[in-house]
Amino acid sequence: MRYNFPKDFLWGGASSGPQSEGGSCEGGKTPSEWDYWFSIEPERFYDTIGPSRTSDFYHRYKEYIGKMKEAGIRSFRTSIQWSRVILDQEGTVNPEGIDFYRQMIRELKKAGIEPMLCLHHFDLPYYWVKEGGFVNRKTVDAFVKFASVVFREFGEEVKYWSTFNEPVIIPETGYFYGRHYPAVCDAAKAVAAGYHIQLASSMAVREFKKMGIKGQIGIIINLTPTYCRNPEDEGDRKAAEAADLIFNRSFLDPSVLGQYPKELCELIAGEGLRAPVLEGDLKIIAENKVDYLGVNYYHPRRVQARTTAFSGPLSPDKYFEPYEMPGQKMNRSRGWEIYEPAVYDIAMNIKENYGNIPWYISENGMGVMEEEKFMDESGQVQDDYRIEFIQGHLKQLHRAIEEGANCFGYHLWSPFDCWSWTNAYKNRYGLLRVDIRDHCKITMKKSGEWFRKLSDSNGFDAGS
Ligand code: BGP
Repeated sequence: MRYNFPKDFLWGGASSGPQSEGGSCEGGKTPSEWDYWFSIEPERFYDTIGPSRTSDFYHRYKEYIGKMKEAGIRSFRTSIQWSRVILDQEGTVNPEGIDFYRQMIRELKKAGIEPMLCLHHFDLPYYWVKEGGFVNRKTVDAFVKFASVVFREFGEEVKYWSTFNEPVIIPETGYFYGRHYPAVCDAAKAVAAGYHIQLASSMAVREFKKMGIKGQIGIIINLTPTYCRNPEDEGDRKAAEAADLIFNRSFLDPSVLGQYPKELCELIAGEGLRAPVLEGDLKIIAENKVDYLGVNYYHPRRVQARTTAFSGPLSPDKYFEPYEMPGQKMNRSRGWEIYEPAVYDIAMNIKENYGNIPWYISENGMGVMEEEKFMDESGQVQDDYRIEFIQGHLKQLHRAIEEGANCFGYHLWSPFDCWSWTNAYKNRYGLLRVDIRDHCKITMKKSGEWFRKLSDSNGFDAGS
């Protein structure tokens, strides 16, 4: 069967500044939270590989862009590192940082690749981290100033913008589960940081409109559809609703609908917590909805009602327990379930409950360990599992589009192998292999050849 996609569908890929550029002490860049965290706790990073070099995109962007083009990448989202562009709390602009991104944008356009820029991908400059990061409202105003500098510099050249990548990850991993800096478990700080990030996003949207920038501005949200163990069981259903409110609707509703879900406000108040809302804030959120949505989807969340009493400092775990569905298909390398129908469910949720806002899959991909084991004699990684993974998700997307989903693109994470935070280079995601032990040599995987055909012909043939 042939799966064709709409005209002008964006076939592309995503990476981020901190995960690809390296050069973290070069070109005047100041340290980000990742540079700082690695400097004090390098052992938390797989193979003790930190953010200083990553895939060396900073020096070799021309080569990467050429290879991405060969792999069929026609649009590319990356992020502008705040710490490369703004040097201090006073807002001093770094001309070398601006120049790097300008050259990158031009090179992408020359190659026929549409640049899409995100303003924040988990990478706060250290000079704001030490002030408490997004827990401190000062960071909100600083973010908007940073955004306005970038809009002014590149607003004429870039059509697609996004404020934050996966905003919920910042409170989730930094203030509940210890996977990102500052790695504490503090619910009051999580609520404050989460709220300030939403406000910063809405204020950046307002700034974008005020400046009359011609493109569109969105937000990238990791939607993790929640499925409960037994939909007939009220406790399980409630567990799923709570997880959905905390992890999905906390940013989806205010960004797209301009308001927080009432049930989420009640849940937070029920814990004796309060978001630091100042007069006028909710009006800003209400009036500055995004133009489009980017959806990162990797895996579903399966939950059940708690079977044991909750103890320890307050965290979302109070409301549910993870549920392991018997027979679930797994990507064992990353430890994530593979569940393609969630793409269809996400699409229908956006269609039915979020006004069918234009959206695209801004990340989807499969991280695999030790890919060198899959090399043929010529040294090419035979990643048929990745091709199968992409096809499986695209089939569900195709079905959703046929039923009216307003989806305008699919971006793979990632066009080339890049650095996965504390997992460093443990799992590889790219269509292009990057040999970090051999001067970041770049080679095309089998999936790169397949992706090229996909984007050239705007679809693929496969069994149903
Ligand atoms: C998303 C992030 C990316 C990327 C990806 C893969 O959540 O937006 O930055 O890292 O996940 O996950 P990981 O790198 O943890 O394997």
